[in-house]
Amino acid sequence: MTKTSTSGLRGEYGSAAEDFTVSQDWGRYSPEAHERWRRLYAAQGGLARRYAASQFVEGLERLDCAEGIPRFEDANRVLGAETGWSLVAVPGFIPDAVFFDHLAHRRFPVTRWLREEHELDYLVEPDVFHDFFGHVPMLLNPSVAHFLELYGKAGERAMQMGALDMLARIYWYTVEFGLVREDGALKVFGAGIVSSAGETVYAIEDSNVLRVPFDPIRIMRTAYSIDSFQQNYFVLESLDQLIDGLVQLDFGPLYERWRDEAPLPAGQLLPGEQALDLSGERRS
Ligand code: HBI
Ligand code: FE
Repeated sequence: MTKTSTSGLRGEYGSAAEDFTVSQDWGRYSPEAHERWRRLYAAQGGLARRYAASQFVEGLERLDCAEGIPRFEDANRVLGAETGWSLVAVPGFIPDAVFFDHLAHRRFPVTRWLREEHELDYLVEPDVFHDFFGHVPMLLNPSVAHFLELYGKAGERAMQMGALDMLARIYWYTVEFGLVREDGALKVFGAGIVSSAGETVYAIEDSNVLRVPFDPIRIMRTAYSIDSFQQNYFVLESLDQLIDGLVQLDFGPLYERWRDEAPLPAGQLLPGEQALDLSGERRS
């Protein structure tokens, strides 16, 4: 075995199928990689119990993956029985159209390699910890499972209409960086937050960052940062709002109306908009 195989064949696209899937090759993870996963899990799992939505915490427990990098086939038994989703292993970031097609068919692409020791806290691309720990627990929730399928199905039209940025912002501000109110408290459920120690605490406790109620049209018009903590978060009243708020939208006219305008800068309150306080209540 070569040195590069220890964390699971990072970025090796050569062996990928046409749909960019590969085999997980679970046996190729080194003991060090499993140990690194255990440490990441211990740190983020602890934070999640305090800061994450109950649906995330419950989903995570059902996946039973504290002890090492999980086998995707084990998770697929749980997912298949619950929401009909399955995981497919991929070498890393894949083309938009391919990503959408997997989601439209309830297949979630999970990157197979694990971040190295020097990048434990911060990574610009998805790895197996982000994709599995961050995303898979929420795939056990029926609302999120349905929402992700609809997102996949919406991809083609958004691309044809030159409005992919608008659609992608919905994913970004919910699936990746969404907050939800639960029993009068703010909780995180976005994978980009729950897989980051710093941002989990920041998203919930920082009193300066902007939090506003979930609003899909506002979201489609709002820029985001890919290389720093978010400057604003959108807060759902419940995960059902993902579906309720989106199925009634007619995306075509919205794309036409907004796609050629510059996005709203992140972190700015619009006229007439009210920020939420640290318990998710409207500030008076
Ligand atoms: N590929 N592996 C992977 N993971 C993603 O989150 C991902 C991707 N390809 C495209 C993509 N995301 C986004 O640009 C789309 O949601 C628009
Ligand atoms: Fe992600």
